[in-house]
Amino acid sequence: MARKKIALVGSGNIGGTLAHLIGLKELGDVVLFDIAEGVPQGKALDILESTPVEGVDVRYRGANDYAEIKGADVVIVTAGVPRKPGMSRDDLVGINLKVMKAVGEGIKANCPDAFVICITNPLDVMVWALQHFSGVPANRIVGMAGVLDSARFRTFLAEEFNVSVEDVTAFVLGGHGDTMVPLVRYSTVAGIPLPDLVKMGWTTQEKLDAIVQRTRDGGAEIVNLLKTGSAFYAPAASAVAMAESYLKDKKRVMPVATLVKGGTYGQPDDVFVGVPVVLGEGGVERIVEISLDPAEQAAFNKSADAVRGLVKVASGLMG
Ligand code: A3D
Repeated sequence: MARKKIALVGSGNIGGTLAHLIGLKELGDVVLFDIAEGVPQGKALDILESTPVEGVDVRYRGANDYAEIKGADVVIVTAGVPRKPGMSRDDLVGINLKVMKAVGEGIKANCPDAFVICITNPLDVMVWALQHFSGVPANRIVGMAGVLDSARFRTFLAEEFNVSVEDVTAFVLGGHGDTMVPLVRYSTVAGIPLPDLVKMGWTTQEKLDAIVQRTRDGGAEIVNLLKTGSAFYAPAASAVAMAESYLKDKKRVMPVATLVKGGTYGQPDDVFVGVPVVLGEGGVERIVEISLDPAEQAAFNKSADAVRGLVKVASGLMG
């Protein structure tokens, strides 16, 4: 069986980390693409030279020409600009929209059948734009945010309870931004929902509320520490888990930004936003529609409306 081809559009902090992780897991051969000359080539060669040490057989190539992503099975997009301290993700709309146009056209011309994972911010509106420009069907284009936001929530919960991260599950829904919706009721330690753990005295409601807020601010916490860019290790790991579920048809249930059709999740019309889905060889094989209580539904609607507002801004910029 031929090896899979994975194209990484954007070879910055996340792109380089993706390339490294994909090699360690031997998920396929990697093409690193970027507009910066030398950067994708340099990272490709550096990581390639680590493969004998790691004992993995993966080919790496760096490119500045979209022809090199031809026939890719998976494309992971990080091209664009990350935020700096004091910037919100939404401040990036104008500049990253232009990038999505170029990337979408590159995908359309070279690998229209690929499974596409977008990471560029502001996430949900960039997935919408990338789908518009690439023409990739909605079941084969997703945004990575929920897996990362849930991983942050799981990290903080495992720390609070002093238990293994493996035994903490968590769901974060909605757009990737200040309005994201960490779902406390559906988050558990070994199957025990968080509200029960409060009753059991494992934590207090105040501490849980503080963890939810820290999750919402998780991206900004890293930006403020790094000062020169945003998080990249955990975002890359999250996208690799999504790519792996698709490539190996694992059918994992993961929160991703996907096209939620009007009528689903109480939405009046179509919107790209984070909900749990089954990810397998068919891409998004099913949207898992969990029931929300009135407060959760209101928070989800607010988050989806924030995405709609940004889509309107982006549509205006597209003329
Ligand atoms: P960075 O290290 O700056 O890498 C971005 C790369 O994109 C650079 O190498 C640029 O040269 C390249 N680039 C710029 N324009 C183009 C273009 N037109 N075509 C191809 N390449 C281009 O950033 P990063 O890797 O840290 O972050 C990448 C993106 O991910 C940013 O938009 C971040 O905001 C976003 N991000 C999202 C999350 C989510 O959870 C959704 C988390 C962290 C970062």
